[in-house]
Amino acid sequence: MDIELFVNDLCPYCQRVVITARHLDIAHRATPINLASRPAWLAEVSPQSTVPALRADGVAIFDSSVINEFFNDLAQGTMLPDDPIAKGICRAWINHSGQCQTLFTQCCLAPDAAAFESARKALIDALDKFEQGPLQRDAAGFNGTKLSLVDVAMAPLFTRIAHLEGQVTLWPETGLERVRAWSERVRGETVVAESIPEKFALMFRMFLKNRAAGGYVATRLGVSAD
Ligand SMILES: N[C@@H](CCC(=O)N[C@@H](CS)C(=O)NCC(=O)O)C(=O)O
Repeated sequence: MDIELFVNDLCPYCQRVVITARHLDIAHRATPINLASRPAWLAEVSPQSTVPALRADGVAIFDSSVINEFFNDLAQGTMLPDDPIAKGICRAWINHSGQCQTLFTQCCLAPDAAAFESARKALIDALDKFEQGPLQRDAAGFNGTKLSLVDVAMAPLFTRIAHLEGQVTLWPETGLERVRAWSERVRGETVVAESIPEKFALMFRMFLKNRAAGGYVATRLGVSAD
């Protein structure tokens, strides 16, 4: 099958599909998309012109969760359980991971300390749903120690929280112990570590400069508008 994957290096949703493609050894061509000037034809592949998206033998498929399941199906992978209930639980928490990622972005875009604290609290509350929910059942995370699509869905967020650590702390002083241990385990996966682009730090600073200069996180990182 000929797969052309449309991705952007800084996009957390793209990082998800990059991890899965590598983990399952899915042969593909990656075409970089500049989100600042997205090509008009991208709307033919993805109705909202978002990435990640792909063409498989000319057929368009979009959205990171769908693409990850598509890759898992193609490779007859085990990144989701077979049991319909267990699979449904994973899909539900993958959906929740999207909300966590959105709240992280709100932290980054917060114009001042008060807005940052409010977004940070919302993120901690959202992560605590994992702590009080599925991680109570299985401290190792989802699917035991095997890398699952829930782990992959959270990997970009865990990567970004770790990236900011030292300058901006998102973890609470106490609590979220299981989530933090899960983050360590996910970030310890070679395929996750290898999915972080070489220039991530620089690109992240550019993102802050373009979208959030003068904001709380940009200021903490010493990123200014000029
Ligand atoms: N739910 C989508 C979200 C994808 C998404 O929002 N991608 C961003 C880049 S990180 C994008 O393409 N943004 C362009 C835009 O919204 O205009 C997914 O999981 O693939």
